[in-house]
Amino acid sequence: MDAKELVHKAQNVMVCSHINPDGDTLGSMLGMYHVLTAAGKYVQRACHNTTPPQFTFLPGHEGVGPDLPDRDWDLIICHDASDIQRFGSVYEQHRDLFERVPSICIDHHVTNSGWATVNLIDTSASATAEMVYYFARELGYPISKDAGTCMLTGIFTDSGSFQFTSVTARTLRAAADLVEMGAPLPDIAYETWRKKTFASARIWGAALEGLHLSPDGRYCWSAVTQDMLRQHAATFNELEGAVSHMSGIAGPSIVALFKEEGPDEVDVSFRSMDDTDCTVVAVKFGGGGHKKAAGCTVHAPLAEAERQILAEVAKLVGSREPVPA
Ligand SMILES: [Mn+2]
Repeated sequence: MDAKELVHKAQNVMVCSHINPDGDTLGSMLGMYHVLTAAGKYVQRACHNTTPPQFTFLPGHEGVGPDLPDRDWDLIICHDASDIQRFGSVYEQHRDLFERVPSICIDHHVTNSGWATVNLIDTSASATAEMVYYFARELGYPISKDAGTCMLTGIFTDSGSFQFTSVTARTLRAAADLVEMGAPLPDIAYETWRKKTFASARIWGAALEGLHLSPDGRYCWSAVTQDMLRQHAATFNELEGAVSHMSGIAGPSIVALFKEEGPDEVDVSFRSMDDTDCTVVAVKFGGGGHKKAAGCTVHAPLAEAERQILAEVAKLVGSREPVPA
């Protein structure tokens, strides 16, 4: 059975977004939620987390969470996740469901493992939400203003507000259609891009101030520690977007942003400023992503994580000079 048939036939659908949800996974999942609900289906919005504060403007966000009612599910649709582990507790607590119930994975990551029953993977899509829009049209279901708002949020955030090289005419056509359906682009741009808390502006400042450039100028990096978060009363959520901002630095090929999640856990985000493929380093540490934007988690103290990652980054960009301490 193909994806279309699976959806048409299903009555009780679980839609999923990945752990620590971003605008694309949430916008995709909620867009699908609105479309399928309007088509008369019972739809559950499953996510390891509840909706982060910056996305509570999304219609339908209030039902997002890890608790699943006991129901005779006949379809699971997963959004923007290259691996099943990305669903965190939703998968861990319901492994039996994921084994028993047919699943559709809609994703645009090159690192997607093809784990679902039916995999809709398009690595040329700027966002999973772009794929969700075209899939909803293929299904023949109406797309409401609320559905469109969610999908456009996914496209807007994952395309770097239409600035990334992943943006195609197809992306802009989807966005134009969604605006025509009533999706409020200026509101989405304000909510997801311009709006900041005071703490957010401060922690961005700290991250920018902490930037280092390698001696040969080929890569740069910054690290944000738990101490810095405390000092500015900020969370890592409020650092969202900072690494993309750093990718505007002219000269280096790659930027790495280290986030000290705990004493032995460091999240690393990479952005490349040229043709350098960030996933080369991310995948070595069990992570993934896209050529120009990738990430991984290193289970080591911050200084050790920096040493290991920067050694690989230096290798990747052909840096001959030693990694500074
Ligand atoms: Mn995405």
